[in-house]
Amino acid sequence: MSGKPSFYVTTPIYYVNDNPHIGHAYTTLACDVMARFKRLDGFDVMFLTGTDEHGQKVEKAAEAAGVDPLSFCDKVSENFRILAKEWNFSNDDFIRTTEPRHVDSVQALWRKLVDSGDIYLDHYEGWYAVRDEAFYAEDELTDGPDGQKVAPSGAPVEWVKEPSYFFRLSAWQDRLLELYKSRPDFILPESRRNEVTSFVAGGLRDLSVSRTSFSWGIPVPDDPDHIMYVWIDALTNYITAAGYPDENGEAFNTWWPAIHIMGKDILRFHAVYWPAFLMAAGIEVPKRIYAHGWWTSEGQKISKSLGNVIVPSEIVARYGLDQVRYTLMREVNFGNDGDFSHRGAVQRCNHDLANDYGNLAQRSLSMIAKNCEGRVPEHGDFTDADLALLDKSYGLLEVCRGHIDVQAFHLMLQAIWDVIGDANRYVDEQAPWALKKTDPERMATALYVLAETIRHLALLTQPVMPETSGKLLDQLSIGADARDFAALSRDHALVPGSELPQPQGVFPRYVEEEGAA
Ligand code: ME8
Repeated sequence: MSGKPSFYVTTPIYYVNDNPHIGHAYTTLACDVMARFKRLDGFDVMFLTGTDEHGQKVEKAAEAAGVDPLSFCDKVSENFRILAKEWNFSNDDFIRTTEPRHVDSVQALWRKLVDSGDIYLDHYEGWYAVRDEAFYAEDELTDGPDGQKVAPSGAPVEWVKEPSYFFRLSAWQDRLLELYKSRPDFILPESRRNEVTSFVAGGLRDLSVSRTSFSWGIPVPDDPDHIMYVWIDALTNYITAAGYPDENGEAFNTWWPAIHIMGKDILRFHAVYWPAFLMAAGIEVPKRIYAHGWWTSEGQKISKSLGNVIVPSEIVARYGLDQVRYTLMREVNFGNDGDFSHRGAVQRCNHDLANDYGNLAQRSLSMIAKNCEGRVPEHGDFTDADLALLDKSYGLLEVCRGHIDVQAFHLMLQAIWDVIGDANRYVDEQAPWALKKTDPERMATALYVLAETIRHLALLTQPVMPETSGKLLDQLSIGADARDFAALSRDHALVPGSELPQPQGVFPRYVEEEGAA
């Protein structure tokens, strides 16, 4: 092993009955930012994403498409791989629940739960929603428009009676409450933690964990009439990719436990069922369950029927990849719901990126190119103003670390933009263009301070905007070996006299098309 600390982060595995949209891209982006930050900060990282391919919904979607379920999954799963490429996601693995490694892993976990007495055979009657792959209690249902009963999600339910295996969830109530209490940051944000705690405190019923009514799923060991409930199958992907069932293997010891990031829609599965399955199987629970909020589009719920689905490749083509990555991470406080609007995106592209960050870099580097022979300027003694800006830059990593460790991506970016704001004010106050004639040495010092500040900014924006930050680092002649966060200190400061290439703007302004809104 490398001797570095390890870090494991996961996205949900996405259903293959839908094409990727902005919601999927968002969750994976958040994980990508975490993964890139941790790699740059000296960790060995595993970043996992993938697709959830079993269940009745997929069986029905494949049937409707007139193909066998696996060919259907092959095709849609590929769209999520394409998304990862288009969005520059740095996932280390892509898991599909139809892979043999996963079938082995889920069956091993099932056997463990049978051996521990946490899975037993009985039969089930109840209201079942195919769309949600979940059972509902009578008092949770309402009457739908056509008189049919519907679940709280709006999905139609049908009465189902079949033999079923059960997971003894009721037995885990106290230990779950104890877990939430003893580890206050196990579920974040805090409002979600309170929600889950009151749900569990309200009492837990045993969970039906097998089906006999369809066949597209992982068979129950020694009872192949039963197919495993999709959520046991799906959640287990997180340990499969870490090498389970080889629990004593090097991979499992290195990676598990993970940080799981997902939307608030599937928090209950991750924060209640999953830790209960793991505790029952004697496996360590995850490090953190973080549930983020929901995106709407121009103020409206995103839905196929409204025709307002935001296609990831389309917004990238329109605004640029790093611009979209930045907008999504900055526009909404991570954890809250948010709205994606054209106006908001243009504002981020033109104000934050082109004006604030882009102009700072462009005007500083152009002055250096013109007035310092295209080399890192020689600096004299630093003034208080110089030191104030440099010290803030040197302190920025620690501030960012604090935010990233609680998934506060928006606060990390705010802290970086705070320094960008200071640096822009510094340029105006120092007015290096005026110093050229009156005090060229002082001009060189101010430009040095700016270049060194930009070096810090470009290193720290890499997780969110890898490509454009890389271009800025190229313009400062920073080699590949000096781009991780170990270089964020005085010891690695720019060396005066080093040659710099001709600067180029990296954040173009978004110009409204003729006739567009
Ligand atoms: O639930 N805003 O898969 P899924 C923000 N297979 N995020 C959104 C979103 C929106 N409007 N719409 C979707 C499943 N998401 C299961 C998961 S995990 C063991 C099994 C994101 O394809 C968000 O992360 O329905 C949400 O949790 C996920 O997509 C649901 O993806």
